[in-house]
Amino acid sequence: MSEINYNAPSEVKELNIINTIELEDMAGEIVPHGGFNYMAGGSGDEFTLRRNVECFNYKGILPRVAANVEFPDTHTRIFEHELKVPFIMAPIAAHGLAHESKEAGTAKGIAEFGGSLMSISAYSGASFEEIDAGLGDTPRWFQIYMSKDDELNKNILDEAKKDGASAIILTADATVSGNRDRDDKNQFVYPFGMPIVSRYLTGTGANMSLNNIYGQSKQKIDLDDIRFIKEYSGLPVFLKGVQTPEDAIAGIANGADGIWVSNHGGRQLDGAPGSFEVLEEIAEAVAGRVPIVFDSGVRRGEHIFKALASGADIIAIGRPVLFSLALGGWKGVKSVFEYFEKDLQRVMQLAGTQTIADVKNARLKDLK
Ligand code: PYR
Repeated sequence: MSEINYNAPSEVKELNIINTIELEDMAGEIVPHGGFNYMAGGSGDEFTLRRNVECFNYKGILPRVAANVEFPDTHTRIFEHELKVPFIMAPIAAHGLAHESKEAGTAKGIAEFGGSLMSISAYSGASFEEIDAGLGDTPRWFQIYMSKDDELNKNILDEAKKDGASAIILTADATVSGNRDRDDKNQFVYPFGMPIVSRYLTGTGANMSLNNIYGQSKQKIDLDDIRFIKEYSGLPVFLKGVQTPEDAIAGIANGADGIWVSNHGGRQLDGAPGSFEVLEEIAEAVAGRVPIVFDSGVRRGEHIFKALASGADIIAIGRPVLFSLALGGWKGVKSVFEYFEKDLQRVMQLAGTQTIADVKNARLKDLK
């Protein structure tokens, strides 16, 4: 089925971001209704969607005074990558819902910011070549949604590797879609195809619902898939969607090189705790054996700080980037990365932390 009419925003401009929470309503005014609700929505009552942001309020950052801090340094490292900031782009499908430049726009914004990293979703609406045009030599990780056919999985991994992916993210929490009430009401279908996975879909992805696409992807994911991907690709593999210490331990025992703590932005199992609420116990179980990437609910520098202080090594940001893409194309994406960098520096200064290592050692206080 060919692409259906979808009038994505096209403006390219810098954004003056006061906070990222209000970007959502601003994007809602210009993004077509179905696409906006798909991006912004969660599952069920959207309890988990809300909780992801709210739960950061149950831990306090302790202000530190006379701490001899100036110009906090946000540099960090993961695997072979030296990053200017401890945050990266989370894997998200179909950026073309937000902006006509699709993933290439996001990629260019990240590249122009410099010193971060892009996660490319297998459900991208752009091809690797199109994304490369924006991304240049910026590092990238590839998020795989597996086919039921391992030969096709090998094919996809070959392509991702050829494209320069330096790690593979195995999303294991999305074998069926959460009950996305907003999408059901809107009878949401993707308006354009997904070139990377179209090789295993009955169509291109255009005019198909998420559940149709998930149903054609591999649903029976198990821990052996970590080894399969790792051995075939030779790349480090993240197990994404981890919300319990048990799954983190099992993932590492089966070869995971990184644990990705996420509840898919509150889009899968509603009624689950906020992702930040489970981070600390997972970090204790991981005990520094592999890096932890954290996502779901990050909207402010304080959230990045708290996640780092609770055991995350890298923070992945999703919706704020997508809404900024909608509002300002690649320049909007650059603006939101700059916003988070500045906001984190401000929090680090007030918390008396000069480096990311200091942030990771900072003590948070439980709040009621
Ligand atoms: C989502 O809609 O949440 C996907 O990951 C595709």
